[in-house]
Amino acid sequence: MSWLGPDLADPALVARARELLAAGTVICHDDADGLSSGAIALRATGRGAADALLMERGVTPWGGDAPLPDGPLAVLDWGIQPLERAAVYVDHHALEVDTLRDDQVGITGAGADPEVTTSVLMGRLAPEVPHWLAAVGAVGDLGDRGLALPDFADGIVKAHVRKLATLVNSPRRMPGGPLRTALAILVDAESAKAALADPRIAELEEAKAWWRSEFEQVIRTAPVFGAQVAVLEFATRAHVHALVAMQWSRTLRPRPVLAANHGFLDDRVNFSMRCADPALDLRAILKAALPDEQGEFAHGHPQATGGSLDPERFDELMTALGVDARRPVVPAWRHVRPRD
Ligand SMILES: [Mn+2]
Repeated sequence: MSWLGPDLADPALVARARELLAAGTVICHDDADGLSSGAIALRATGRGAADALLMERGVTPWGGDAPLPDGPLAVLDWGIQPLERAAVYVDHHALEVDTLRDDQVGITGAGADPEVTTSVLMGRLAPEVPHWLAAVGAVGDLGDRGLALPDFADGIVKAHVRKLATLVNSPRRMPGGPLRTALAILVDAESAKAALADPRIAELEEAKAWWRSEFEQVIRTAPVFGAQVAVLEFATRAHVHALVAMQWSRTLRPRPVLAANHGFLDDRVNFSMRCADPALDLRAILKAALPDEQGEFAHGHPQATGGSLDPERFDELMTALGVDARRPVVPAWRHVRPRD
């Protein structure tokens, strides 16, 4: 009895979740949904942006070597995986654990109709915090569908929230980007309009200009077609593989698209998969291709997943997906453009 659905129907569990939120170190994911969720948690518990734990690129809260402080945790928008300590989880990705410990509460929006984000769940858990914050995460993950949720029926200036979501999503796309600044702007501002007027927004504008220029380069990559998927491979330090997969999956719909970035982390291939076909489960395609692969692989949503593999393992994935023979002989991804 430690699970709460998106309607937060059990007052005793809500109270327990609020206690854990107040006692726990806030660990939020680094996209607009994660950062706005973190800002809601910090504001609801009277803390500032400096009090949150933000993970460096390539690091997650999971696994024995995760750099976690002692004490309870509030894990927001990171998915839900086992932790050996008191915790509140708030998340909307597909559920991969059945049971939690007695000292844990999981708030999940998995499978909710209409779809919700972590920030929407956080807004419902902490309704005293201004609801434009939840809207930033909703539009960040869901686009305008997020703004159509009943949570935002009044008082949201959509243009401000859209613009802010793009800016708040920018620091994570740049190595060493200004994540803490983005979180601080969200924690401090009284409205989305005030956030956009914060002088620190210039740091986010700069991050956005940098990743946009990288995106404009790699979006021109030519796809290679396998039987089940189209694959694009490129190398950039920018975190744009999900955007590339999304844009190409619209162009090639309903065919699934896998966008692989050989430059995001040293000695890793980070990739995103997207498709416009609601009948396909991309996670199943990946798991069938590499059945014994553990770790950061095939999590997320049926039509939005991905992973991080070492290059040899990624080559095995390409072989299993039947695109190996058609990949370029001289890999373009040997040449990562430096950041500036
Ligand atoms: Mn999210």
